[in-house]
Amino acid sequence: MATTSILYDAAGGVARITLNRPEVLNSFDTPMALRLQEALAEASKDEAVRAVYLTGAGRAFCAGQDLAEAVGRDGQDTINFTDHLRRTYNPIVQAIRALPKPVVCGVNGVAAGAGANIALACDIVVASAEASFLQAFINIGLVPDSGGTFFLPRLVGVARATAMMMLGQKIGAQQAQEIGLIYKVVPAGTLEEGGFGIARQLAAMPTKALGLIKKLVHDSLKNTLEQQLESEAAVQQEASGTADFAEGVRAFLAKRKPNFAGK
Ligand code: T3D
Repeated sequence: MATTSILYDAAGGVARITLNRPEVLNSFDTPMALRLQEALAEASKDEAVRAVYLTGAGRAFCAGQDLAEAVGRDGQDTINFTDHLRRTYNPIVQAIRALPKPVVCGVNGVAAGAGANIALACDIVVASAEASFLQAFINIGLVPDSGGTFFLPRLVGVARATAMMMLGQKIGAQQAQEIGLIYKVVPAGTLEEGGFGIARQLAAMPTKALGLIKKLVHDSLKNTLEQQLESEAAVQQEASGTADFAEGVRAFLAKRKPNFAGK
C-alpha cells in the first residue's frame, strides 16, 4: 500500500513529481489532488527547479478520479461535483498552465478521465508505447472535465475530439502521436531516457524564455494575429533583458556552448 500518494524529488534542476497510488492505477482521492497542488506550487517557487517532470508509479499514469471516493456503496454521490472540481482538478490544471517553467509529462501507462486531461495540460507529453489515453467519462455517464473539452478540440480538431469524448474508447500512444494529441511516443522501457531526458535537457536551457514561450503559446489561443504580434514584441523585450540572452549571444560569438543559468 502506498503511503505517500505524491512523491516529490528535486535534483539537477528537475522536479520529478510521481503520482503514487499504484494499487488503484494512481486514481485521485482528494488528499492526493491537494498534494499535487502543493508539489506544483513548490516546483514553481523553487528557483533551483527549472523544469518539472510528471509521471505515474506502477503500470498506469492515472485513472482519473477515485470512483470509490466519489460514489458510496449505495451508488449515491458522496461529493458535490462542482465544488470538488473547483477544489481539486481545476487548480491542478491551472497550476500546470501558469507554472513559468516547462512541464513534461511522462505517460507511463493508461491515462484515463481527469488523468488524461492533466497529462494534456502539460507542455510536452511523451508516452511509452504501452500507454493509452481514454476519455473515460462517458463510460460512467459523465462529461469530460479537467480541461478535456478545451484541450482536445485544440489538439486534434473538433471531429476527433468529439468522437474520443463521445465513444470513450482507448487511443494507443502511437495513434496519439499520429493525430497530434501528444508530442512523442517512445519504445516501452525507455521513458526515463525519452521523457525525463527531455525535462533534464530543458532544465539546462534559458528558463525565463521557456516560460515566456509557454505564455505566448497559451495567449495565442485567445488572441487575434495583431494582438499576438504585439504580445511577441513586448515579450521579446523581456527575453532580451535576461542574463541567458546575454550569455547566448556571447557564446555564439565566441563559438562555444552556452552555459545558461536560468536567469
Ligand atoms: O468532481 C469530480 O470529481 C468529477 C471528476 C471526475 C474526473 C474523472 O476522472 S471521472 C473518470 C474516472 N475514471 C474512470 O472512469 C476510469 C475507470 N477505470 C477504468 O476504466 C480502467 O480501470 C482503466 C481503463 C483505466 C484500466 O483498466 P485495466 O483493465 O487496465 O485495470 P482495472 O482492472 O480496471 O483496474 C485495476 C485496479 O484499479 C482495479 O482494482 P482491483 O480490482 O485490482 O482492486 C480497479 O478497480 C482500480 N481502479 C481503476 N480505475 C479506478 C480504480 N479504482 C478507483 N477509481 C478509479 N478511477
